Amino acid sequence: MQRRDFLKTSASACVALAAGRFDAFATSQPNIVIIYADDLGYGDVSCYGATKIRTPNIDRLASQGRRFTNAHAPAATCTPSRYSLLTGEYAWRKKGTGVLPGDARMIIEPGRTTLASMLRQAGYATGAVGKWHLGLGAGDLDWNGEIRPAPEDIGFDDSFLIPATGDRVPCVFVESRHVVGLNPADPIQVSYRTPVGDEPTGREHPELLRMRPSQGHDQTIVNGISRIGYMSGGRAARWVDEDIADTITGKAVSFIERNRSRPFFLYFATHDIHVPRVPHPRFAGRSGMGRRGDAILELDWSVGEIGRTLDRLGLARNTLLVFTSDNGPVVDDGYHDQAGAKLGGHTPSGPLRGGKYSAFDAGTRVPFVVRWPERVGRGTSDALVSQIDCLSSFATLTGQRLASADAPDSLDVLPALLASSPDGREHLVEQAGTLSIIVGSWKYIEPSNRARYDKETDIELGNDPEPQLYDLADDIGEQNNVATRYPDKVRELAARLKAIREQGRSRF
Ligand code: NG6
Ligand code: CA
Repeated sequence: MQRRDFLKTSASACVALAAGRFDAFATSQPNIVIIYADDLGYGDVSCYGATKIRTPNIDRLASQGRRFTNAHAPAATCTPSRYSLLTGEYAWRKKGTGVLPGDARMIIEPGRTTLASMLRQAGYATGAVGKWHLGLGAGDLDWNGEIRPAPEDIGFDDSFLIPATGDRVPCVFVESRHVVGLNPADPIQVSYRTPVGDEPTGREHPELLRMRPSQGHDQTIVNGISRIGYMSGGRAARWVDEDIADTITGKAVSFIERNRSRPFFLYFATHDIHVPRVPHPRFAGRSGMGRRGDAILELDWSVGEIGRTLDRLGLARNTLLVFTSDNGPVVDDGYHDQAGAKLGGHTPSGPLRGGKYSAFDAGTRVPFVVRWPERVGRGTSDALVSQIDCLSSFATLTGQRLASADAPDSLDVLPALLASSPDGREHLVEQAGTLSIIVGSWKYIEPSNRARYDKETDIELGNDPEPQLYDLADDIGEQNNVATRYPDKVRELAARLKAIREQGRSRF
């Protein structure tokens, strides 16, 4: 250890001592891998109770580590969850952090402390692989040149990205500031306002489609699937949907191999199981549950590849691996892929109410497994934790001090993550169309005049013009609104939410 690192480490150990919780892991530098699945529900994997589908690789992590039953994504959609995971700030505090189009500018400001920059500071090699959906460039991006800002400007040494989502153009990968495989003679143009180029759209040429949209998704056709947004050019650079999982999993594996001899942080954000669901032929038809189930099998394979790589390189014992999802499940998210017809009794939300987009708990309560054989015992935990807490918790773990302006909503829940402390957070704000707050086992959903139900996705959105209060300890499915029975509780939780909003931070 260098002298500077030693001093830093000792200082943080003293802080921990002063806080009365000195523990051996306050100064560790395990490798850290976050596998961030997309739209995977609380009930979608067998270690969380699914019986119609088997996810042996995810289950293996759970059996070797700790499985959390009350862990949350910060929001019920992708962009705000990812923003919060990386910055430690509730996304609802900042305008422009909703689901982004594929040509959005990057919404995390270069220079601010992120999970990646903090770990880089701690001496880690840092890599982002997979779905990004946090914007790239500074607005009006020219996809044919060098892309700035990019993940490299917020703490990642390397990146290999799906710029937005699989259903949004441009349908190309970006690696370390450049579109991969771009032929300069066939430049890319992207627009979310007006058609560009002369390629067919799904709206005008549905006969060219191999999977039809059920809602939206009717603009430029790429690989027989129409997307959100218009693109032209970049033909040689376009991804093949069937190969996305293989490509990004391969990139994640090679990041681990390249960095095997130093501490590394890998943020591996899978495309599975987001739409369009186009798994590789080796998974097609394998689940008996249609494309959505096949995509779950493909996801499980990707997780297995990461696990096997860590085993092969002898790194598994000293790698803290988190497996989780960016938001809850949706069955029909805009394409006719027979996901609903083929569910066959499978319940993506498990015992929870709602789904992706919903203020009910299925929107944000997600699978969350922490495996670190060297330090984390096996078992189940019902501590309340959020992905937003990774930044503070891993800062403590690696001996990094956060400035007070950093990560304003990220709490140190390390004792719950690593030791079997039942105490996670005392309170948590959940973001859907409206905000909710959980305090202990109580959950309060703010009154909202938004729609209660979305018929396109068949999801109960959890909105109600009246306040809602649920006792999750008794009523995990949020069936009994007890707001009129406990008016004091409603007032108390509403006041807590108001204070968290007005204070501009919840980490003190
Ligand atoms: C919605 C899309 C949906 C999905 C979602 C974002 C339509 C009709 N629906 O607007 O398909 O892309 O945005 O998903 O366009 S997320 O997981 O990235 O948040
Ligand atoms: Ca998502």
